[in-house]
Amino acid sequence: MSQPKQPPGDTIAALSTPRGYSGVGLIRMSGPQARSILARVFRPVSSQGSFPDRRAMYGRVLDPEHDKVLDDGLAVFMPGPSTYTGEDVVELSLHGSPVLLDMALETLLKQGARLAARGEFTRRAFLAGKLDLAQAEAVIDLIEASSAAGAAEARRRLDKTLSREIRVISDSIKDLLSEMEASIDFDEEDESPMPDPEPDLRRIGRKIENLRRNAQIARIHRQGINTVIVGKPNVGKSTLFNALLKIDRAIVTPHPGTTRDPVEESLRVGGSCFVLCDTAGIRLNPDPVEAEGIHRTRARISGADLVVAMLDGSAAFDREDHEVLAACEGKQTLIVLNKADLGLKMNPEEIRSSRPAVARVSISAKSGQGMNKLMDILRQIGEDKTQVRAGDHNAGLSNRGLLLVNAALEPINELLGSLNAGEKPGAEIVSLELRRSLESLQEITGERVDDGVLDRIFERFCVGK
Ligand SMILES: Nc1nc2c(ncn2[C@@H]2O[C@H](COP(=O)(O)OP(=O)(O)OP(=O)(O)O)[C@@H](O)[C@H]2O)c(=O)[nH]1
Ligand SMILES: [Mg+2]
Repeated sequence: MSQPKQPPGDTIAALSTPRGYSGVGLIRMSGPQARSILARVFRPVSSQGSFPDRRAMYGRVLDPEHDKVLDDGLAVFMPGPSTYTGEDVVELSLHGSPVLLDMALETLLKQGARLAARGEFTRRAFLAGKLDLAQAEAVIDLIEASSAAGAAEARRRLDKTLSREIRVISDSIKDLLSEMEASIDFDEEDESPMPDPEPDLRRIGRKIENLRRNAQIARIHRQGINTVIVGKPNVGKSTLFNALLKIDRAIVTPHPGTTRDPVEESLRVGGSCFVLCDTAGIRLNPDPVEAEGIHRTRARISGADLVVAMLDGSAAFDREDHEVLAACEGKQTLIVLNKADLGLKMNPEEIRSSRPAVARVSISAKSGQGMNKLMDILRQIGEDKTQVRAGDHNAGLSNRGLLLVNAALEPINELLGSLNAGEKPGAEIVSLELRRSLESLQEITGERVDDGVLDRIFERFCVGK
């Protein structure tokens, strides 16, 4: 773990638009030699020698070694530090011919630039303090967004709001930490007792919890609500999956154990997107193939935002149904009694899951009975899960950020748990836990980060960004 390093001193260049036939192709160059290389390869048509900053100049791109004109187009020179990377930056807009752009890029490389690695422009921006790591991740999430909601969420993260929020929390932790560390230095006979950390810990915990909530909402905006349909074999999970999607996607047969691998599709309900997953039935004493299917079902449950626990309402509640509900423990669970067309033998209200179910509904996935009510419930769940509380900043986090927020919250909750249990953790323990929390928060913004993490983050970028 180290502080970010200063930017390296060489000049990088890359094609910033996708490689292919297009109207215009953009080559970007950043570094101390950007201006001098531009002067050698670009001849403005209208100006004699001088090249104004931040103005698009029309001119010719030359191969200076052979004094050959490669293309004509626009060049912009932007002096650092007020640029994306903080360095001198050049942008060349040329005709979008892959052959021609390759030749132009080659010329820049011959003149002293180096081909940029993936995400190297943004990595330089991060190293120069132009953006923090949370913002750099927002850049890639924005480029990769597959929906309008995902793009809007990533765009919001590009603002500094989130980083400021994290800094405020980090500062509160640092203040408490210094109080705790000061009290470690007092010996036992000293008059000053250790200050009570509880009120500050609660405040800090609430703020991190709020970050986490927003990060989860943001993830749902990006990826949809992970929804897993579970139940014992043959209750009608695949029938419901197909009925919700209105397509014949999963195989349905009267034989228990039909579905083996999880099957996934997206479903829009109101303004929300559910990523629906049909799974292998959970049963007691499975054969080896079923056992692997059930293992996969359980893995899906652990990553779910919502579990639809399906029971065959036309039969009596049995041990396998009990096993299904036990597997949903700790998850928001919607209980669906299926096969209502055959007459209900179960009373929905009597079915207890370890956590109160969000709702119980009886349906017939086959005849369509009760499906409108189920859709209404899903719509409501979708709204609840994506609602931003009034006054919240509504900036989320990347998936990495979400893991780190969880890691930051854990030590605070552990301390609060001990205090609630009437224990009095000493100043050393409190300091240790506060440090753990602080380090996770600092990793989100990249105040502390190692090169391996940076490599992994920037590998997701394309060359030229
Ligand atoms: N009467 C009635 N039959 C249904 C209903 N839903 C499903 N079935 C029937 O129940 C049988 C099993 O349905 P599936 O959807 O394959 O059940 P599953 O839960 O996916 O089963 P596995 O994949 O084996 O775990 C099929 O014969 C369906 O036609 C329903 O609402 N009413
Ligand atoms: Mg099935």
